[in-house]
Amino acid sequence: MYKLYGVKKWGSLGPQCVLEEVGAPYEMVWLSLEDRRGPYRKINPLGYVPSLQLADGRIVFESSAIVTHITDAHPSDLAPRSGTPDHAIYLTWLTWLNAEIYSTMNAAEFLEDEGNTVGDAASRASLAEAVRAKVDALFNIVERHLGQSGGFMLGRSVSAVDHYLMMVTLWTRPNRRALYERCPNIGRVVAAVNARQAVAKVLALNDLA
Ligand SMILES: N[C@@H](CCC(=O)N[C@@H](CS)C(=O)NCC(=O)O)C(=O)O
Repeated sequence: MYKLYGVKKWGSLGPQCVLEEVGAPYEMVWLSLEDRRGPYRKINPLGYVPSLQLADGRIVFESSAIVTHITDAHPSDLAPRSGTPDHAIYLTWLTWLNAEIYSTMNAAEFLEDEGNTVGDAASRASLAEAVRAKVDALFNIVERHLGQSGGFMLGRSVSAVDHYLMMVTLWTRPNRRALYERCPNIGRVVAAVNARQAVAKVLALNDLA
């Protein structure tokens, strides 16, 4: 039995979708702000979500590592078999979405955080604008890729990379619908992912239905 630590609509959403998709038994632990500032630091060094506790008690963190572990441990149509060239491409895109898009969005959030007192407000705002422009450029790369790939991140059918893509689009500014209009290929992937029964359940659990 896994234990997934998360916050609604945050980085636990993608891993939760994948757990539901593969039918792996898990307990969802929703964390409060106090939890994340306190005891949870022993589980995740930065107090970030998500973290996944394995059956032996050890903790996996980093959302892309969690998704990869779940799909490797519970083989399904959502990911190629570990060790194959197709799996290398799977890892490439999953890692890229995490390292490039998720992290760049986090940098923008950091600059826009009301509690941030580094430098002056005007410099923070113009830096945040530049970082948001980079996020847009990264989504443009995904949009072009989807135009050539067959419709989904790994080709003609849905994979866990598409679930992960759906998750990171949730945090776009000014809102995710503006992204789907600007990038219709991404909008189509998100619609297809969201129509899946397992995902619809997770969206409802995250107050997104
Ligand atoms: N690289 C990490 C990033 C995780 C992350 O940034 N999580 C955010 C939520 S989406 C978080 O917990 N932030 C802490 C906070 O804002 O207090 C991963 O992929 O798991």
